[in-house]
Amino acid sequence: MTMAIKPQTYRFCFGPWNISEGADPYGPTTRPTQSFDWKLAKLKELGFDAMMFHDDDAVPDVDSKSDAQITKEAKELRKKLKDAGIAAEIVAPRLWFSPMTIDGAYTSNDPKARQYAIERSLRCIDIAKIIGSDLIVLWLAREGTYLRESKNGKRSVEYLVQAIDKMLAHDKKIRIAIEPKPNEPMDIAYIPTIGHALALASLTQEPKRVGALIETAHAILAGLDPADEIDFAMSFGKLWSLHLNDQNGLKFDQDKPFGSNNLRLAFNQVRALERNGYGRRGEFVAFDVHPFRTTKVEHTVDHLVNSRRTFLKLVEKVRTFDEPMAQKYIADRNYQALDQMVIEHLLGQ
Ligand code: XLS
Ligand code: MG
Repeated sequence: MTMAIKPQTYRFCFGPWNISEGADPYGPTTRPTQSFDWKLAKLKELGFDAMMFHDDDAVPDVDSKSDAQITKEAKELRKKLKDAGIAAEIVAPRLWFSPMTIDGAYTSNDPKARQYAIERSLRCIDIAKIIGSDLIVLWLAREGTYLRESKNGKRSVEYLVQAIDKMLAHDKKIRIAIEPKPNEPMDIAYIPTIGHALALASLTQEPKRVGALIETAHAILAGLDPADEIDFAMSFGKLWSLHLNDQNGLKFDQDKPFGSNNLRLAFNQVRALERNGYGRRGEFVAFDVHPFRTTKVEHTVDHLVNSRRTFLKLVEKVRTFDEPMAQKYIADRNYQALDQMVIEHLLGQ
């Protein structure tokens, strides 16, 4: 008798940057800045289980600090997290602010910039180990071009592999999750989809320690279905982190609340997570979302509360979906009926 698999209970996460102040390229902030401690307390109060970090969220102004100071501050953060009962999910080197990475980080045409990016990434690994995470996320923000003649795609892949290999050699336990995105801030980025990310992983010294993170909006910006991207990554056992959010078409990255634009896509992302058992190996569900600029200060965290609420309601929708009926329609190739059945299920009919 096959044991019924216990339904997955999900653990949730967000980063300090997800409680943002509303600035955009055309206007200033609309809400006051909240302190890190305020954000950590809110995360716990809202029932989230982990916080994700950039290296300079964990150790502010990390570039200006000695290794000893970095260690000291990372240990202070570890204590804060431990006292709050909050895990550190990932640490991502924020390689897109420094003047050193104007023309790219790992794939810059300037060898000094490439060296800076690798050294900062190794320090990011040291920070992650101290605060209790074994997972580094590489969102390759500036690995791309505004015009393709300025770089060489094959050389850029080689540079990326060299950089990842240096990280794998720096610590024998660390795992790397590549977060693909097709554009922004670059005109075109080098690792735009999960397929590119996993192909890149296969070229490294230890492919089993290189996986991926999928973000809903990034898949949509690549013109792809995020649920398919999830299924693809999980076919390789390489979906190690997840940024759920939403996106209204091909424009700037909107980081909208989960389900805010594409409820059907959100339903199918949850179906993909459920059928693949995402979370059973300790993976978290993170919401990489921002409040609308119009959001009032008293609603500063509602986009996170709502994203988690939508996710849990969609888990219920997935688990109450009449799969046997769906299979009958599929066997009969009656996809019109199947389509309507999904719509009415989501409408609560
Ligand atoms: C930006 C990325 C970023 C990473 C973390 O588009 O999604 O938020 O997830 O730096
Ligand atoms: Mg993200």
